[in-house]
Amino acid sequence: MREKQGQPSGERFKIPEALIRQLRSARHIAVLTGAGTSAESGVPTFRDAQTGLWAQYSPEELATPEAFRRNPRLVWEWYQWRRERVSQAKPNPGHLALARMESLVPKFTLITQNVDGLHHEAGSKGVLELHGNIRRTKCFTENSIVDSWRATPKIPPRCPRCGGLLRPDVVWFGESLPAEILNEAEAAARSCDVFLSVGTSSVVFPAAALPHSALAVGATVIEINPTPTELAADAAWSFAAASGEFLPVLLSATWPEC
Ligand code: BV8
Repeated sequence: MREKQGQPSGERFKIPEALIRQLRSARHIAVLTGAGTSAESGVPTFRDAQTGLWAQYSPEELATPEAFRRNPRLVWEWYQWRRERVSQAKPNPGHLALARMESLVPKFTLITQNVDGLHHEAGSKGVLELHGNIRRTKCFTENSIVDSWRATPKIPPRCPRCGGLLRPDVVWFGESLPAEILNEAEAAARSCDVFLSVGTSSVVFPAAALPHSALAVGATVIEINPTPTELAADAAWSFAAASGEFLPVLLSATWPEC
């Protein structure tokens, strides 16, 4: 019988005893996070309405190699605007709770679709960044990381090695995810006892397939999202809650001794 946790109860959130038992006895917990986990850090989610100059564009139409080829300056400047917002963001209690959980479980795999680096900043180790990291830059021609480049009036800046255009080291729509990282994420989904899907609309593949890989091997899948997604129907529990509020409560209810 799938127990569904609807709106949080009076004492903020009531964590089911059965869930606490599952988490405490889990050998391996895997977590997939999406943009929603950074919302409380002030980083707009991927499907939040864009603001200002960017309101006229949808992320899907900017986050592609075609968009970059068509208008490299526009795409570079969009990422500069996002980098600026990310640089001012701090990990929120949800990031910190996941970093703490890692040390309380025999095996813990944190898989993120986010490119903001906030899990790393919160202290999580070995984060699997499926979609890259906006803080890193690479050469569009060589597809290799560039740590520094000469400032010139040219936008985007040019690769110091080959003169090619520089771009953010993120995975655009239509680009393949880093194979090693994706394989490690898939292996974690297939070997975990509990899979938490946190703050993702579950619409971007192949990341969105991961919770279903966990379900396929009988893992307990839990969704944490103020707006339940199609995954909620298959999840053992679906908590309509903000991750920055819910995860600290889940952590202290499950491991009160810590
Ligand atoms: C690929 C980096 C091979 C760039 C991003 C099937 C298999 C394989 C591919 C596909 C497929 N079907 C379609 C495709 C193509 C495509 C795709 O999935 N398209 C979608 C739109 C249908 N996938 C790809 O192109 C991938 N490449 O597979 O290569 C290939 C190539 C071509 C054709 C076939 C195969 C590459 C995908 C990666 C794209 N890059 N980011 C950048 O950031 O600029 S994706 C982008 O979306 C972000 O990484 C983001 O994290 C991710 C997913 O979105 P979410 O994280 O879920 O964010 P979103 O805003 O949608 O939702 C936020 C959620 O949070 C909401 O539900 C909200 O309710 C909730 N929330 C809000 N506040 C809170 C909260 N939750 C908790 N707490 C809160 N406080």
